Amino acid sequence: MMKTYNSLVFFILFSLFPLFLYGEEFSISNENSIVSELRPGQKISVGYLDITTSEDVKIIKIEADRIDRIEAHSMIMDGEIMKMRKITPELIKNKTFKFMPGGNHLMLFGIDRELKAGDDISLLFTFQLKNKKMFTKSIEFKIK
Ligand SMILES: [Cu+2]
Repeated sequence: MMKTYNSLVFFILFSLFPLFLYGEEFSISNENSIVSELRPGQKISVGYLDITTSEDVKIIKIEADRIDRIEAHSMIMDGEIMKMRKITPELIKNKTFKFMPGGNHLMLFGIDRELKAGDDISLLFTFQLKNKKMFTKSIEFKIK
């Protein structure tokens, strides 16, 4: 009986500890969150934001309703030509990571909904912490 009790306590301590560590203390803040409005016939748009996290994390997934695929891209110059490449953004704790025109950006593909200037859209971000734990947060973007 005592042994069962001990292992139960052990289990509770170790299963709650990560929640305490990352549920309470891990925080995400964002500014300047914008998605470009969709013009008639378009299926692709672009998004920007400044994002800061309280831990080192990777952004491993971004999703939204009725959008096929959302990717993070970098923009690099190849001679005179600008090239985009898919990236897995790695955020350093307390250091703002910027997605902005001419640099890193979000691309939204296969959009099957209206994106009208003035409306909002929420994108669901999945972060992976250093200990491999996942954390998801919905971030609101202004459509411009
Ligand atoms: Cu792109």
